[in-house]
Amino acid sequence: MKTRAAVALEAGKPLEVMEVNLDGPKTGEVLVEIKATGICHTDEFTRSGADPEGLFPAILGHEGAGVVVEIGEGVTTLKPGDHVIPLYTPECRECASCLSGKTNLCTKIRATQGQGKMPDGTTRFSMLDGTPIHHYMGCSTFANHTVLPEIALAKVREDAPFDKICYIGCGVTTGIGAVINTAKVEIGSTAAVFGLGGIGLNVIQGLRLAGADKIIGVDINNEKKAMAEHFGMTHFVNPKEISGSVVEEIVNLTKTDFDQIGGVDYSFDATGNVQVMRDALECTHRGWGQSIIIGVAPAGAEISTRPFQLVTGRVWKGTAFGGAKGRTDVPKIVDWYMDGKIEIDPMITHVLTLDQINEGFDLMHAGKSIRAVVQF
Ligand code: NAD
Ligand code: AHE
Ligand code: ZN
Repeated sequence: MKTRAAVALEAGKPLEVMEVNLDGPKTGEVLVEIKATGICHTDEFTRSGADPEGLFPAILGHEGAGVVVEIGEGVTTLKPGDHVIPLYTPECRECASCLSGKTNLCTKIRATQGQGKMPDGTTRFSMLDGTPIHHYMGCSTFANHTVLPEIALAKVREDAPFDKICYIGCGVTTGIGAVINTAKVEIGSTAAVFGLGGIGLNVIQGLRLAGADKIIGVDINNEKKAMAEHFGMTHFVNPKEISGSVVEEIVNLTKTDFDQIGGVDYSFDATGNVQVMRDALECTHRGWGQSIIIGVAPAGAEISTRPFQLVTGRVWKGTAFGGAKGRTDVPKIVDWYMDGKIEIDPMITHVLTLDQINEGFDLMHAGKSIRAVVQF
C-alpha cells in the first residue's frame, strides 16, 4: 500500500512529508493506522544527527496511538479494529530480560530495532523509487500507517482519545514510571526535577502521585514555571538567576532545623545535558540520595563526578520508558488518565497536521511547547 509520512532524509534537515510504499505485515507483525503522534525531544535528538544509532532515511516518531488494520500470520493477541499504543520497549514475556523480573528492557528484537529494521532484517517502508526507509525505535509513528511486531503493541481501551493517549507511548509513562518504578519514591520525600519539558512535568506529576512533600523544579526557561506548578512543583530554581550554584541552592532549600546537611532524597535529569546530570547527582542527600538519569545525551558525551559522591552514599541510576513493561503497564496508565488519576490535556499545547510537523520541532526549539501532537 501507499501511505503518507514525514521522512528524515538527512541528519539536521527538516522532515519531508511524502507518499511512501508500505508492505503489509509479515509473520508476527501488525499493520496499524496511526491516529495521533507526539513529538518527543528524542525524535529531535535523532533528527539533529546527535544519536549514535541514527540512520537515514528514516521515519521517526515513537509516541503514537492508532487502530489495528491487518494482522500477519501467527498474531494471536490483536485483531483488526483494536486500539493500540506502539512500544519502543516491547514486552515479549519470554526473553531472559523479560523473565528476569528485574528490567523492562526486553531484548527479543533490540538488535534489529537498532538497525532500523523489522525482526526479519528487512524494512516495510520504501521510497516510491524502491529505496528502503529505516524504521525508528521500532515504531515510526510519523506515518499515517506503520508496521510493528505484535510484542511492540499495547492494546488499550477504545473510549480513550488518541490525541491524548499517544503521549502515554513515551512522555507520560517515562516521567511517572521514573518516579514509581525506578526511584520508588516514598510518601514525604523531597525531590528535584531538572528540565520541566514533556518528560520533567510527568516526573512532577508522578512525584505528586507518590506523595512527595517538596518538589523542586529546575529550568533555564521561566515560561515552564506555571505549568510545573499546576502539576505539583513547590519550588522553582532558574540556574541563570541565582548567585551561587544550583547544587548549593537545592541543598539550602532542603535544610531543616533537624537536618543541616540538606540535599534531596531523589533527583531526576530530564534535560540530556551531562553537566546537569552531575548537578542532579550532587544535589542529592549524603548517605541515601538517588539521582535518576532520564535525559538522552549526544554521541560522545560522558558523565563525571568525584567518586566521593558515590562513596558517601549517593546513587546514580538510569531509566528507559520509566521502567514500564509496555503491554502490561500502558493499558493501566490509559485507565489512570480516563479515571482522572493523572492529567494529560494541559501538556498537549499544540495540535498540528502532518504537513505542519516541522513547526512542532520549531516550537520545541523555541521552548514554546510542552507536547506538540500531530493528528492524522
Ligand atoms: P523538552 O525539550 O520538552 O524539555 C527539556 C527541558 O529542559 C526544557 O524545558 C528546557 O528548557 C530544559 N533545559 C534545557 N537545558 C537545561 C539546563 N541546562 N538546565 C535546566 N533545564 C534545562 O524535552 P523532553 O521531551 O522533556 O525530553 C527531555 C529529555 O528526556 C531528552 O533528552 C529526551 O531525549 C529524554 N527522554 C528520555 C526517555 C527515556 O526513556 N530515558 C524518554 C523520553 C525522553
Ligand atoms: N540511541 C541512543 C539512545 C537513545 C535512548 O536511550 N533511548 C531511550 C528511549 S528515549 C525515548 O524518548 C531507550 O529506550 N533506551 C534503551 C534502548 O534500548 O534504546 C544512543 O545513545 O545510542
Ligand atoms: Zn520519547
